[in-house]
Amino acid sequence: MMNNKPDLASLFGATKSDTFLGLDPCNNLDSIDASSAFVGVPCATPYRSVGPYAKNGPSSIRNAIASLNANLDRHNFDLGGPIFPQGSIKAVDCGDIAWDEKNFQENRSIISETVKKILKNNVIPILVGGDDSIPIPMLEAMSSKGRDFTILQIDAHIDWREIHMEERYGLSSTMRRASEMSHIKKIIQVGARGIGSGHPQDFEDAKNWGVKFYLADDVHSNGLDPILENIDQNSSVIICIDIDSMDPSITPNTIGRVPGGLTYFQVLNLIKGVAQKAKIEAMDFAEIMPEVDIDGIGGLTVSRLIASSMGVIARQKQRADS
Ligand SMILES: [Mn+2]
Repeated sequence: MMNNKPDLASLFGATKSDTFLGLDPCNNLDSIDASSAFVGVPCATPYRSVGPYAKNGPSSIRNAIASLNANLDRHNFDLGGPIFPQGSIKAVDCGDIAWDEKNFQENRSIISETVKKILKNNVIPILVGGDDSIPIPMLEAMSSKGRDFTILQIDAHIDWREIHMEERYGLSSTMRRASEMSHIKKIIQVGARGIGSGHPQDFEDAKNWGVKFYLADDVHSNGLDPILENIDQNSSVIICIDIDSMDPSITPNTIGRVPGGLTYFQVLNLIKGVAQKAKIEAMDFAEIMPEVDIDGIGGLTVSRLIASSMGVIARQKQRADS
């Protein structure tokens, strides 16, 4: 086997840790002192025919970045400083949410209750899945904030099926369910391309609801400015990232690969752009399936993107508190 690689973790001085980036664990959801909270969500509402195929997503992301666990103080060139700059508040890792292979309603209520508790502490939840059904209960929980939200969905697929395989809360219906929530006032969807589960009528329904679409091809041709112009100043934004939005060459660790995807910097600069003119109130990263990753490339991309997002949110909080 040509698998004997030098151990980069020991090269960087990493110590063993069970948390993302070696961050402090959060053991009490009622009292969290953090800017954001990593929450592993292995499963919500999988289709019965395929089951919870992304259940190992959260642990794979913790492992993927473990080599940097001793490097939190280093300069991150994607952020212009350490992930958590001096005077900012770090993120925590809340571990994985308990789940059941059969009781999907229970899965959804545990996710929703967990998100509500995190929000009560004024901490930004970052859910790491799990398949793309995990945002539905998160989006429902956002109503506890008592204000209106914009969703920025970044995904190769539009997820507007009314029902699929007799399931209304599955990963092909996430944005349709979001559109039915009274606190969701605006939906912007970025990255659609190729062939997915959506039918022409689903796309029509989404446009009739008022969704603004920026297809992957639009992003490659026109850049990010047209999207960010559509984010209202000082609005409250939930960012829902299906990792298949990115190109399969950088995120092969997903079941719904489609050619022509977004780059790491296109997604990161969208996240930064939102934080600059509005407020990120919650995020999720879904469809992470380490079993189909190629030499850890997908884990690398997604874990670094989550780490950078934590840095963006820490800076957002620092600005708001000063
Ligand atoms: Mn999706």
